[in-house]
Amino acid sequence: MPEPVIPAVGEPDRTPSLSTVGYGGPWPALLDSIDPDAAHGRVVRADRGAATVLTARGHVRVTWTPATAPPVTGDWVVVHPDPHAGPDHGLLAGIATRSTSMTRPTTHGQRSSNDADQVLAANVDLVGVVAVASEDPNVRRLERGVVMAYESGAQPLVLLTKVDLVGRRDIAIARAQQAAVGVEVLPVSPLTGEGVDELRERLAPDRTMALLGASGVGKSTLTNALVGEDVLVTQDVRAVDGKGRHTTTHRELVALPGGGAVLDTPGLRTLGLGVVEDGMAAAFPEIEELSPGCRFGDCRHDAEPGCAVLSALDDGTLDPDRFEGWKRIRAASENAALRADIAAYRQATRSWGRTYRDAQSIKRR
Ligand SMILES: Nc1nc2c(ncn2[C@@H]2O[C@H](COP(=O)(O)OP(=O)(O)OP(=O)(O)O)[C@@H](O)[C@H]2O)c(=O)[nH]1
Ligand SMILES: [Mg+2]
Ligand SMILES: [Zn+2]
Repeated sequence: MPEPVIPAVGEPDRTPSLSTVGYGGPWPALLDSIDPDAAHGRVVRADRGAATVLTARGHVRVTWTPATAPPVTGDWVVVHPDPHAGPDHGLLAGIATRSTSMTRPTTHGQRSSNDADQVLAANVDLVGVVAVASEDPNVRRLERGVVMAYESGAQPLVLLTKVDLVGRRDIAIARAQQAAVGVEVLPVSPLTGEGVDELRERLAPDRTMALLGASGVGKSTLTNALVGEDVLVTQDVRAVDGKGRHTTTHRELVALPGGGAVLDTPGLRTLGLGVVEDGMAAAFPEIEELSPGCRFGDCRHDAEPGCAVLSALDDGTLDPDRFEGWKRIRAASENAALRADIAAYRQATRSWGRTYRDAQSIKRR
């Protein structure tokens, strides 16, 4: 099991306070209601079988029984001392209900809210959808990032990195803004320092931001810039191309000296979406606003008569590329729902088959 890169108990100068990472609001009472005698803490790193938890007394390495659903990075938890281990070890006593959870579909495409392994991060306020500033950005990927952020319950924010390298930054910002209607687009460059203070201001004193984006876009470099110190390993500048390289290999919650926290993540090669509902409506507000004008309440905006979305396309008030993006996400979501249905059906027939066999064996007795 990899050891946490976070300083252990006994390095008080570097141990952030719990309030920095968002302790306050409903959390103290919620955690007390789970277990009034346990210490409160937040998971800053989750590994298979153990997690590093920041408590009022410092970082504690926490384990749990196999029957317990594992915590994820960002979870608020209650912890008991581990009588068989040292003071910097603990036992998980419970996990607070998540205010937001960023999920990834399982291999079956099932909606993953019940599957703890598929939750990427919990209790995040802001999701930074990170992409390299470009005059020709991957619009479909940006759209999926924004949908995923909204679907988690968090607020999205598009972060355009390496803005020092782009030719026409005005075009890069405008293209990203087209793909993220109603979402703030912030150009950043840890190299020149651009955007870093602005981002810090959005996080202080106690907000948590998760970074979502492909490998090599500069998530860890940005996190280091926000901290003001190289606390995370970043990709070697001499690397010719970033293909197949993932510098960050685990999710880690990093506290900022001025308050707030950043959850750095390994780059996701694809931003696979599961079943999305609210996230899609929030990411495509202009299409959502048109729908009530359709003649049929269940209009799919395919070829129905009296469709307000199709007539907005006709008269040019709706951007056809936005409609294309919306249709693709709807198709992906419907596919995921179908796969989930098939998986549920298989599960049901399998257990029915068992019941049938059990009945047969009883009859034969
Ligand atoms: N010119 C320039 N280079 C940058 C900037 N931000 C990051 N880089 C470089 O981009 C490379 C990748 O940065 P990382 O921070 O490791 O990327 P990452 O998103 O964390 O990658 P993974 O951990 O693999 O997901 C590094 O060589 C950085 O120095 C920037 O604003 N400008
Ligand atoms: Mg990284
Ligand atoms: Zn319609």
